[in-house]
Amino acid sequence: MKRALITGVTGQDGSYLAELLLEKGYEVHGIKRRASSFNTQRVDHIYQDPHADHARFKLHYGDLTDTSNLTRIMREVEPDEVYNLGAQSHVAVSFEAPEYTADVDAIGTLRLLEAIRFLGLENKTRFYQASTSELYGLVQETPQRETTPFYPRSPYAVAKLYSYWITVNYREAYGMYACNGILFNHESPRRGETFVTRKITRGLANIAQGLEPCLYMGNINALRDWGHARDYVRMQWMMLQQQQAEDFVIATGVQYTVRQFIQWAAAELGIMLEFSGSGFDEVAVVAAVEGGKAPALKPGDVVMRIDPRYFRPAEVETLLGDPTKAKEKLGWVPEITVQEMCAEMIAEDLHTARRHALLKEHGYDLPVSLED
Ligand code: NDP
Ligand code: GDR
Repeated sequence: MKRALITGVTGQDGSYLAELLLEKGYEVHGIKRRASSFNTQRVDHIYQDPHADHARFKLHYGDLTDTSNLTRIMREVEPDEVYNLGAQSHVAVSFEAPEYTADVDAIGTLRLLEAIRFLGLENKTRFYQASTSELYGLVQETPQRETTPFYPRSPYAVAKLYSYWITVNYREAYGMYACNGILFNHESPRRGETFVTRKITRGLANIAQGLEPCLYMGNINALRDWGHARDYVRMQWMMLQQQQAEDFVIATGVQYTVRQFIQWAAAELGIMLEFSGSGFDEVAVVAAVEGGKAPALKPGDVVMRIDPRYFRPAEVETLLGDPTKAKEKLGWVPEITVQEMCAEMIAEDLHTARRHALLKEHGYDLPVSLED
């Protein structure tokens, strides 16, 4: 039985990857952080009682900032495959906490690679690094491919640049099977609530049910190449099953604006929107409401405004990936379109919003977290 170790197992990708590896018969070990409240919601459905004889899903307390902890876990597990998905993954937050972001997202990767080497596992353990399209930042070529020069634009991206190169370096210096997946944005109903797609689907579903007044957004002209996390974790696994370690771009090859995503999400709720103004003062007004999914809204309601608080000190305006190498060498093609993904996200967020609205109607008002 193969053993995998996943950092960031409680995150969006970690949860989908753990599911995939369990389906494939792996024993899956995940690192979770200690928190003051439960933080395993995304993996609770695959939890296995550790007292059971054949439990194949095991969680370890740990942190990417803690060398001895990571080395001890690595020694206990002796994994065949390590997936380093753990990170302070929010670009805007990295401007607020640059040093912590560097410690986790850059040096955390080095700590894992060194643990493998220190324990003499470099011929056994394969290593996947969660690299990112943010490396391209101020883009030098369109579409972006494996050979496109990097130009990172945030403390997050600069930290990830270190991780990209230290992974390449350990491959070249020590012959380790270590590779980078350069993944473009990927989303799902399990996406963190403060990333733009989820903020939109959750926010609009809440507004439609009368739980939230208005969506406040930053740069809605930004262009992104969005895929579905379920498709992308499949590729993470494929990358560790090759003869030789190589780096791959994972993307759909199509880009849209944030504004377009807002339009799709609204349409899924039966809301037609009209945008007016631009830049700092753009608003989205309800033009029509169809069906019964948005009982709290009527034509003329303003559902989106711009709040400059969400502009970033340095923005990545446009990203578009070229996944040709992944298609040709690994036969990988994304199966879920961005529109299908948006519909799935709205369906889940509307379901939750309806439950909250129903409770509210009957006097059981549960606070809906609006902090972002
Ligand atoms: P999430 O933010 O959903 O998950 C991040 C995970 O890292 C969580 O499990 C989090 O734990 C954990 N984590 C955070 N800080 C630490 C730490 N100090 N020590 C240990 N674990 C920590 O990210 P995604 O699942 O979306 O992304 C997975 C990886 O892929 C990340 O490295 C991200 O930077 C990268 N990436 C993501 C892309 C995307 O579009 N989703 C695109 C390209 C790259 P907790 O649950 O406790 O917060
Ligand atoms: P990104 O994702 O920065 O690309 O990083 P995010 O969804 O946060 O932003 C995408 C674009 O939308 C614009 N935007 C807003 N973003 C947020 N979060 N909130 C807003 O209100 C808002 N309004 C407009 C942003 O300015 C940006 O241009 C994600 C993360 O998952 C990284 O970890 C990963 O490496 C990259 O994707 C690829």
